[in-house]
Amino acid sequence: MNLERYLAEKAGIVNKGLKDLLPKEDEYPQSLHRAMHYSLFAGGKRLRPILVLAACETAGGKTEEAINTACAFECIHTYSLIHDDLPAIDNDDLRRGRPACHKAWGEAAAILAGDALLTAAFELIAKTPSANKEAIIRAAAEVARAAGSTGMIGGQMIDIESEGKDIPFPVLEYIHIHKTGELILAAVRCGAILGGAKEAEIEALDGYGKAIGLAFQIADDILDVEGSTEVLGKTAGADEKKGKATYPSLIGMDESKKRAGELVEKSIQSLSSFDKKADPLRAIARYIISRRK
Ligand code: GRG
Repeated sequence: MNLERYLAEKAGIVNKGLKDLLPKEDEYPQSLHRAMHYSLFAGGKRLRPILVLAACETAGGKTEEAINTACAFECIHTYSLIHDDLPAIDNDDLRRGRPACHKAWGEAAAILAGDALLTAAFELIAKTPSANKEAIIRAAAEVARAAGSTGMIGGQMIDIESEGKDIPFPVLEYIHIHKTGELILAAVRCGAILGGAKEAEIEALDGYGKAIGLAFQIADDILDVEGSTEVLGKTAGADEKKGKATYPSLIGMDESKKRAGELVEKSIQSLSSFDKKADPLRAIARYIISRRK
């Protein structure tokens, strides 16, 4: 399969969904909606929503049943980036190749744009055009848990508290799995649930999602060292500057690359019971550690 074409096609579907489903940029209050649009349409890879659509397809489901939730994941992801860049959190001025939301629109608008995107996510899921109401409720609960205090926010809290400290490896792993991995895992699980997957299929996809979720953050750590600000669209070398523990800083660059590669292999093995419908998921797993941004 041609992954580049697949990613471009799905990103197009997601972008159209976001435009159709969310309030327009010029809708009142414009100061809020333009800040939301500014960050949403700043050129993100759309990885999480694409995973929702790909997992749904793998389970034999239709895009129409998963697109609202796919867009919800992008809303939550974008909110997390906006809030992460705020002075009180990571204090970063550059995101997705342009000034961070608070730099462009001010701190108050950035906080509120993040809040509104998080809230919009659950409205989108609730409005999923599908007869399978049980799947919609289950997806909403999965998203809430993954984004909440025992998921992404929990990981972010420990990340902040660990800055400038020598943390043991299990704490680093907790941060990576929660801050980044949980949302990626939930994207895969929700796609499968909305696509009507059987429990055994959801379990297999769970193994895939866990492995790529951690691999994604290890790759992010590696890119922070080896990538450039220009290509990444965010400040390269920021982890070291902020005294953040990372895979390369704790176990070395070679070992980090080895572990990321092993996780990708493990994720692909988890898909062994699926036919070629899972080829996009297999290709996305490889892309996660070969990407340059
Ligand atoms: C809610 C404040 C708050 C934080 C939650 C997700 C997160 C924790 C913070 C965002 C910053 C960060 C470094 C997160 C790790 C996940 C990650 C590598 C995000 C970047 O994701 P990409 O590469 O970005 O998919 P694009 O721009 O392509 O969507």
